Amino acid sequence: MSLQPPPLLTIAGSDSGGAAGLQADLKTWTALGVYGMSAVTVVTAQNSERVAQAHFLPPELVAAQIDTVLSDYGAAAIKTGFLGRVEIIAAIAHQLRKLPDLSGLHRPDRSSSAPFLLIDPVLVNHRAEPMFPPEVTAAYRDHLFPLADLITPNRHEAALLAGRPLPPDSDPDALAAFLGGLGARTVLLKGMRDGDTLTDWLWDGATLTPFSQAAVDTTNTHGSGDTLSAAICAFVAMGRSLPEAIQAAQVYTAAAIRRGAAWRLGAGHGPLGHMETGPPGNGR
Ligand code: PXL
Repeated sequence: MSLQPPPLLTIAGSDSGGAAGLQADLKTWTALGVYGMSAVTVVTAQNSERVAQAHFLPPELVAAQIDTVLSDYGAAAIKTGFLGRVEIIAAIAHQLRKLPDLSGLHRPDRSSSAPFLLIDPVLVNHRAEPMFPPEVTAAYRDHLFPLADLITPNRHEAALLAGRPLPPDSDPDALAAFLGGLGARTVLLKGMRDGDTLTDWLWDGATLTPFSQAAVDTTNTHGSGDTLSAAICAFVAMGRSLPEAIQAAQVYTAAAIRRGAAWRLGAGHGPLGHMETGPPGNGR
C-alpha cells in the first residue's frame, strides 16, 4: 500500500455500545490501516443486551453527509449498514447514482474513481426477527441492489429478500439459483453454520464458492457481520481481488472474535476485539 491510506465510507447506524454499526466498521478500518469515514443514518441507544431507542436522521441530512465527504475525500469503497427507512434508502441511492460508475466488479479499469459498493442488508435483529416493514426489504431490492458490487445478507436476511426459505447448502444448484434470484450481481451469503464449521457462500453470477473456517465457540459476536463486510471493503480498497478480500476478511474477523471471546464487557452478547494488539497490561 502507498503511504496514503485509501478513504472508505460507511453509511450506517451508530451503536452506542460500540459493538456493531458504524463503530464496528471504523474500528475494523483503523485496525486494517485504511481511512474510515461515516454518514450516520440512525442513532441507537443500545448495549450488549438490547436496543432501547432508535432515532432516524432526516434523509436530507444522510444525503448531505454522503455528498459532503465524497465531494472532498472521494472513496475507494462504500458500505451500507442499518438504513431501516424507505426514504433514507431512496436518498442514499440518489447520492450513489451520482457516482462515476457503479457498473460492477468486471470493470476493465478498477483504478478509476468508481468506488467498490457493498450493500449489507441489515433487516433482522440477533433473534432473527424482521426489524422493519416489508417495504424496506423491497426498497433494498429496487434502489440499492442494482448499484451494488456485492451484497452480504445472512441466511435470515436472504430468506426475507427472496420471500421464501433458503434451500439447504447440500444442494448447490438450488442455492445458486436462490442467490441468483436476490436481484444483485454478486452475493456473499454469510455465516452458514454446520457443526464446527462456518461457511460463507459467494455467488458471482456464474460460480458458487464456499469460504469455510472453524467456528469460534463464544456468544461475543455482536457486530461480527458488520466487521466481516467492513473488512472485505478494506481489502478490496487495498487492491485485492474479491475472493482474496473475502478470505482475508474471514481471517481478520475470526481473529477479532477469538480476541474478544473470553471478555465480559457486558451482560449480553459481547463485542469483538478489533485491535491487532491486546489491551494494556495484557502481557504485551
Ligand atoms: O449488526 C447489525 C447492526 C448494524 N448497525 C446497527 C445495529 C446493528 C444491530 O444491532 O444496531 C446500528
